[in-house]
Amino acid sequence: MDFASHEEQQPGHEEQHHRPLVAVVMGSRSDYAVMCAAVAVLKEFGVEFETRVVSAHRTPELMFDFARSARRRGLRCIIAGAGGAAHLPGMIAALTVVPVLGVPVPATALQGLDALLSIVQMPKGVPVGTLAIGASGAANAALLAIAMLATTDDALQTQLEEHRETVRAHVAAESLVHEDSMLSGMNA
Ligand code: RP5
Repeated sequence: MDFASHEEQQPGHEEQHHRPLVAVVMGSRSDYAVMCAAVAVLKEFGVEFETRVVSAHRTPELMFDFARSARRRGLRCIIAGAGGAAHLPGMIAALTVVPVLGVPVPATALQGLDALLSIVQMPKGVPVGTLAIGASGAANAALLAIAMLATTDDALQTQLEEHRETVRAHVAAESLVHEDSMLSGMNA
């Protein structure tokens, strides 16, 4: 089954009218609690994206169709989150040259360390860019995907620079607050 035609069969697809540049995929719906951090960042920047549950071991044919059709459908980056043995990012990377960013999801008793080691230890030749475990990694994966898109999009580049400035100003303001509260604590 072709992934693109499968997608077109989904209710509501006709109303979407967009061509996603980034895909956020995950091995299970349960991963969304972490992967929604990537979705939030993509929404904040107004980047067209799609989200999919695609499992390497439970829906291998769907994963194959998704990865094989990624380039043709115009995807420029794939963010793949998975927990446990976490072979989804590496398997997708094996099937497409679209860059894959892997997010280790803490889903087992090993709290994401299993997924981290699985995703980061891709043998030479088929790379997966690996982010931190959990929501920080998911958010950073989105920022990295946006940085990739921004290499050919000046407006996005400006948005990224403004975002960095917001982060910098926020931390700088916090450090002043801490200094004030430390000083008032000393004077009390
Ligand atoms: C992995 O197994 C998924 O990526 C998920 O992190 C983990 C658990 O999946 P569920 O049992 O919650 O569906 O394949």
